[in-house]
Amino acid sequence: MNTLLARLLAQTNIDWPPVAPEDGTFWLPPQASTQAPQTDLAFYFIYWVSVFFFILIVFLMTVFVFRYRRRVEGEGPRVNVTHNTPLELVWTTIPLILVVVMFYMGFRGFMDLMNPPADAMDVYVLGQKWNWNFTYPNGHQDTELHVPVDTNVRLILESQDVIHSFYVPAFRIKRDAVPGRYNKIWFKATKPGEYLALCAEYCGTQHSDMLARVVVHEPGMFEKWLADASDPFKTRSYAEVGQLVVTKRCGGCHSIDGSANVGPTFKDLFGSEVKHTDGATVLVDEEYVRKSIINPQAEIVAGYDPVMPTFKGQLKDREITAIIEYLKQLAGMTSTLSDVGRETEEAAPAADAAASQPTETEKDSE
Ligand code: HEC
Ligand SMILES: [Cu+2]
Repeated sequence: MNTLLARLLAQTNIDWPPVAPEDGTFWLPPQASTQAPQTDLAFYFIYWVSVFFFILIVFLMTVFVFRYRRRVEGEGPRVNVTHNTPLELVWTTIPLILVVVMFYMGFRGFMDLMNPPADAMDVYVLGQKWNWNFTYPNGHQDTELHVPVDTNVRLILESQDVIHSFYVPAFRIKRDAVPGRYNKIWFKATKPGEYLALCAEYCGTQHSDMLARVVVHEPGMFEKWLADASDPFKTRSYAEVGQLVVTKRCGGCHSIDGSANVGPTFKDLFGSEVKHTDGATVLVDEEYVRKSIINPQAEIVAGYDPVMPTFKGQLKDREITAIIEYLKQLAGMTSTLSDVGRETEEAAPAADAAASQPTETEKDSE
């Protein structure tokens, strides 16, 4: 219970973009994709038809209740009307036309969403309990969805465990991520800014935490972002990259200042000795940190719940090294690799290019 509360509080530290920023309407968030006007038209058409008939039916009902009420005790019906052909034709034909129009609007929008344009940029979306993982065309993986404005983007959705549903209200797109198959959906963002993606299929206790930031970049900025995100080592030392990764991936559960959280604090962790639930005492060294990240369920620290997800396949070997260097820094040690990243960039651009390639060897090593 305590850890759950701590986890919820930790979540509030993350500054998520709102689902419905102020420039939306009472019913709908702002329109930020080319599909949005079409979806909203269908919504408002159904909405106003419903409002019209609600008022009409309640009005007539009230009038009839008063007009045709029984006035004398024991009074029977005065005229017994069985049917009225013109009236029945009208109340059949008009609703029929209305629902056919609704079907057409929905079907057209559905067909449009199910058929991505051929020139779309592909992004793989992996749903798992309880986060989203995005893989970009150059092999870079990230927990945020970044896209250029005015560009067709095709999402290829898959799931590692149960059924999730990828939902971006501002783009009016939603599609299930199903284990064992690939689903597709596409969009073209029209407004640069930050939006929120949610999981829209109940998938377990932390379903409501399964959020992702969606960033739509101004023209030209996406390429810049991707280059920097793909190879953060280019402009940073190992410990700085470690700090970046820890802030993004681990900060919700591990503090860096000694304060309590879902998991043990990272302050002074490296080089210390920890007690496990099986009674063993273990020294926190490079290998231990690596094992904790790849296979967190193998050994559990005494006093904590086994809730840490594995980062196997999500963090590159180099990023794990960077985390280790950062943990050393947090324990007051000088990082042995503090300037290696920057030095290799200046000295050997060729080695750098090789490092930014999608990592075949890492995939093999799993
Ligand atoms: C969902 C919460 C959560 C996230 C996210 C998380 N951890 Fe953990 N972590 C825990 C918990 C809880 C423990 C203690 C139980 C255990 O040993 O599994 C733990 C234990 C650890 C340990 C062992 C600590 C010790 O005192 O022996 C290390 C190292 C660690 N995590 C590193 C990381 C790194 C690095 C990341 C980010 C890449 C991360 N964790 C992300 C919850 C989390
Ligand atoms: Cu989910």
